[in-house]
Amino acid sequence: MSSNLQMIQALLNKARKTGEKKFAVLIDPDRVTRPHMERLISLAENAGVDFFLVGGSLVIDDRLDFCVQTIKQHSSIPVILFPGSTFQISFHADALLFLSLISGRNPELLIGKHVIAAPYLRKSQLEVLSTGYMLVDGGRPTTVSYISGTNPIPADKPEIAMSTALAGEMLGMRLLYLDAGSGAQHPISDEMIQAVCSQTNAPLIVGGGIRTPELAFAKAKAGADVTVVGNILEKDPALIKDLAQAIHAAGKHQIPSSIDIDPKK
Ligand code: 1GP
Repeated sequence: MSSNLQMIQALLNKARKTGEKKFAVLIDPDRVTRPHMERLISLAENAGVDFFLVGGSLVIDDRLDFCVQTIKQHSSIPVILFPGSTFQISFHADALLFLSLISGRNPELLIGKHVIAAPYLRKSQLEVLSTGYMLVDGGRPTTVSYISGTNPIPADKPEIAMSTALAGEMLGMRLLYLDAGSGAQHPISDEMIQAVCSQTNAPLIVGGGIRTPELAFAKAKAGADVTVVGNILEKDPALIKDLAQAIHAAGKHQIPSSIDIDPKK
């Protein structure tokens, strides 16, 4: 559990200022077995992964605590909860993304669930990270768009994402998350990331449909302070190393030899 108050927020604020890029691996508790998790954790430790995000839009099995505790037993990488509902709180984690779905107009996900969770969180040691969460059309309906009953921001409207992010920041949200949804066909465009990043100061998390080191590099370079990858690692955990290298290199303005990118872009 986090001993230092607001430790992760401070780390992300610093990354935002210095241009250092962070890599978060998303684990959906419903979709991992113990052997798979242990392999992923060991690969993540070796690759220098910065955070684990744990959660899902619809977690059916009661495996959240098991998942968080397994990571804690085997690794010192901070664990941040990415809850799809008020059921997804584990006191064994370090922090929790306190997500307000600001791209949607569902009052329950803007403030309702938060009222229920707040007193419970107050009693925990979890670092609560106030996050303006924006769902963006990733080319096909995702679990999160269905479950939340909200329309995602159109993928080709960076100005809507920018205005939404700005409003979230003005309301006091200290992190912003642009998500195309897990398994999205198309990740968030570089243009949209740039638009949000150029007008806001809060650290920006970007995820959904990022499947290659090239894409991860491009998203980090466009302005993602934290790049999140989940789905593809369920099929190909060994990709962690190249993803970590690509994301971290974007912060150092280097192009890693393992990826094929036009340096003029
Ligand atoms: C989804 O941003 C995350 O909420 C990660 O998406 O599983 O498609 O990598 P993927």
